[in-house]
Amino acid sequence: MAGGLGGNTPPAVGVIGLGRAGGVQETPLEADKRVVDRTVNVTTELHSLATATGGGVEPNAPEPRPPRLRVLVAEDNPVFLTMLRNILVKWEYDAVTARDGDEAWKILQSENSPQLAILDWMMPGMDGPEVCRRVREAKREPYVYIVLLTARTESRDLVEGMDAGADDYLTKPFRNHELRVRLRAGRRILDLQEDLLRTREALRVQATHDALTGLFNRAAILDILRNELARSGREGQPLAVLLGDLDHFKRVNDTYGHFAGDAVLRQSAVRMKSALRRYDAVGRYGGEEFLMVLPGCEGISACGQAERIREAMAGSTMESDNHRLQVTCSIGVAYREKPVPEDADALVGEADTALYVAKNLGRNQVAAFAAQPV
Ligand code: GH3
Ligand code: MG
Ligand code: MG
Ligand code: MG
Repeated sequence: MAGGLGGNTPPAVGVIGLGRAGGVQETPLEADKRVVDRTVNVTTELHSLATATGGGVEPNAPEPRPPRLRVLVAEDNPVFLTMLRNILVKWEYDAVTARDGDEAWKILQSENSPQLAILDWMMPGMDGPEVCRRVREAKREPYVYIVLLTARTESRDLVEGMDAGADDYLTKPFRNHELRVRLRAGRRILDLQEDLLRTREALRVQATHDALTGLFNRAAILDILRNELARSGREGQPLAVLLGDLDHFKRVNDTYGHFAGDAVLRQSAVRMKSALRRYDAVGRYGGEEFLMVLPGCEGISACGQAERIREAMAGSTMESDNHRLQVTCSIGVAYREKPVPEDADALVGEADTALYVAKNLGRNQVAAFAAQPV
């Protein structure tokens, strides 16, 4: 059960924060210089949001040259190795060489390792197929495209090489252009693979983020809450959640329209995110509700953090469609000294109860949930 925030007979909900009237009010344009200063900041906030979501690309920037593809060549015959390297450089590949299988494997494990590898079959130490097997077992991304070089021609051997995870093979001796077309085929596969990874990442972002604000969506922030509860529990750390809700937000929509409302939501997201610590997380929990997860925060510091967010919201006006709006929010706080993953729903429920109290006390407030005395 959550403990109270000080006091011997804690009420069901403790309250801290300013008693300023909450809601949304328009400030006259010429009212004070702070408004102008803040407008600049808001514009910067919007710009940084656009940049973070992929905006801000120079329209006339020259097409960047694609970087040279790094290719690993592993071959124990020094003459053949030099020859292969020279050909690759001539074809504008960035050649990385290894004189045996062990060296090849080391290079393939390193950061930014080559994505295309030409491996001789017979080498001292690990042979080509063994290097292949290890690469495939490691299941590293991005994919490494492997061409085996073999002097063998028996089909049984080739099957073994392909089974080890090679993508293609060349039988020695071979003509340069044979190698060239095989490298091109490899490059095509790698390009496709890159497209696939990019699409998968875009889908992952889409599935976990709210399109309007760029914050985590409801499902994602609840996942984060459960994970953080488990981690905090293991490490014996407290955890707090804040549930923030914009005050009288319906009036923004009713008075200035839905687009203005959307702009306020975006700016609110930027302000909340900036007011939080780097390891806190914030998500859009509902229409104008934001759920924040604060690992390592006990009651007092959670309330302090909530108060900073309330101030960040109310401290200056927001700009929307030539209007400057005074927007405030109310925040409910709930926390656990010794969290367990099963606390997620209860914590959000408690934060919601505290939020309700903050609203009833006049809005633009922070209220913390405290357990009933037993
Ligand atoms: P309270 O202080 O009690 O929270 O009052 P409120 O007006 O903020 O709360 P209420 O629940 O009555 O209204 C919330 C409004 O938020 C209604 C809904 O149209 C608006 N809203 C929800 N999602 C969006 C959105 O994505 N964009 C815009 N512009 N408005 C939204
Ligand atoms: Mg060899
Ligand atoms: Mg609401
Ligand atoms: Mg509201």
